[in-house]
Amino acid sequence: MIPDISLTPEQLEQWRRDGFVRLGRVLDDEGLAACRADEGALRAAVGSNERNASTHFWCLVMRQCPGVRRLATSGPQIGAAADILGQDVVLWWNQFVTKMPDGDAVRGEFTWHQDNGYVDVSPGSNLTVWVALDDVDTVNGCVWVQPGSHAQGLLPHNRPREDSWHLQVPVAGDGVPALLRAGEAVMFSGYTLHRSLANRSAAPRRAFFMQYAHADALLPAKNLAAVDHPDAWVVRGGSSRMRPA
Ligand SMILES: O=C(O)CCC(=O)C(=O)O
Repeated sequence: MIPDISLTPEQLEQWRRDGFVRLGRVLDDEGLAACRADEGALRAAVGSNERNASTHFWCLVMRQCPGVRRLATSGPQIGAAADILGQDVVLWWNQFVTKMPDGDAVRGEFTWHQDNGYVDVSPGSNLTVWVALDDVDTVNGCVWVQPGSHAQGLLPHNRPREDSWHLQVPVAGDGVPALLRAGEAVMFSGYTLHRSLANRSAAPRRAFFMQYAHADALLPAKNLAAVDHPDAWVVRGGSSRMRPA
C-alpha cells in the first residue's frame, strides 16, 4: 500500500494558484489490478441496450466493488484531501468513467464544467480525486484542466445538447492536459473547470473518481448534508455529525 500523501509547500501553492495538483501514484500494482477487476465486472454486466454507449458510468459503487472501496476509503490520496479539507473528511460521491474507443467526438466528450456545476457543495472547498486506471493522454481522452479557473467560484452552466445531461461553461482556450500513468491521480477543486475529449485510441480508457468534502459541507440543492448522502463514507476524523464508515 502506498503511504498517505502529504502535500508539499509547492503543491499547496499550486493548489491555491491553479486549483489542481498532481498526486503521483495512489495505487500500487495490486491495487490497480483490483480496481480494474471491479471495472471489468461492471462492464461485463452491461446490458445489450447500453453496449454501444460511448461512455459507461457506474456511480456509488463502494458496496459492490472491493478494489475501489479500499482505494476510496483508505487510499493515500485521503492525506492530500485532509491537507485541504481539514481532518473530518467525507467521501460523498464515487464513479467509474470508462470511455470506449469509438472516437465519437460529440458523444465521447465531457464539455468544460465544474463538478459543483452538477451538484453544488457549500462551502466550495470540496474536491475531486480523479484516478487513471490506464495511461491517459490526449489521444485516449485524458482530463484537461483550466489553471486558476477555481478562483471564479461557481459559474453558470448551460446544456450544450438537449438530448444530453451534460452541462457546460463556454471557455476560450484549451487548458492543460493531465497526462497520467495508470495508478496516478490528479486532484482538483469543485470549482476547477475541466473537460475530456473523445477516446481516439483502440482500447477503453478507464478512470475512477472520488469526491471528498468536509464533514460540515452541505448539498443545498438536495437539502442534505454531504455526510447524509446515500453511500457517504467517513474516511478521516469523526465529528459528532459523522456516521462511522
Ligand atoms: O473521466 C472523464 O473523462 C471526465 C469525467 C468528469 O469530468 C466528470 O464526471 O465530472
